[in-house]
Amino acid sequence: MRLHAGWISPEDQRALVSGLRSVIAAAPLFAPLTGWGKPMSVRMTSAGRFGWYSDRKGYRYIDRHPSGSAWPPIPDRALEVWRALAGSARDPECCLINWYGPEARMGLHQDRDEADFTEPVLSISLGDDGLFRVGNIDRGGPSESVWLRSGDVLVMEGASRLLHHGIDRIAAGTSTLLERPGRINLTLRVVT
Ligand code: MD3
Ligand code: FE
Repeated sequence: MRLHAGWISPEDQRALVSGLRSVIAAAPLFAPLTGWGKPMSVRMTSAGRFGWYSDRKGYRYIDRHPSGSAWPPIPDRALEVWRALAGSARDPECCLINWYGPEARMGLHQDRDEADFTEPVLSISLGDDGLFRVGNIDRGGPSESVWLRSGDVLVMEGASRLLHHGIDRIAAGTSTLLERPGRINLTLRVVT
């Protein structure tokens, strides 16, 4: 995987956040349910042709927000980052927006709900620092951690595309980008 630390300027980070405010106004954040029926601590919504969704029936992409409206378009600023760094001929079909409050975390998992693992996943971090952990393709074994900071872009491609990964914790108050403590992560994906 490639980490482009501080790749997005503070000015562009603010522009991204303002684009996200419109997305969230049209497609409000919600807490997806895990397979156990327990709400996740990370709140989510999506932009693009597909949005990621989860309930007791499992993880999947759906073409409408749970309210029934179409997902809003992916903000131009996010598309520009993808076109500059993803090295893919295709444009992303989903921009998943994860919002972490100070207590939120995301357990180790793989991203495997997409049809084509030869397409990269690109992640943009905004707001407070998040402790990112990456492990192996199979469950278990050693892992490595790195803090993801506001403006960092991480590109997962090739062999790294199916590694287990998660967010262990947020360091609240490490960034002044957002009005409240917390972290936003955008992941751009080709779904089909
Ligand atoms: C490594 N998000 O939305 S982004 C997710 O910070 C997700 O919100 C985390 O994991 C977050 O699925 C981590 C970095 C990331 C995203 C996708 C990956 C790392 C990845 C896919 C494969 C390997
Ligand atoms: Fe993931």
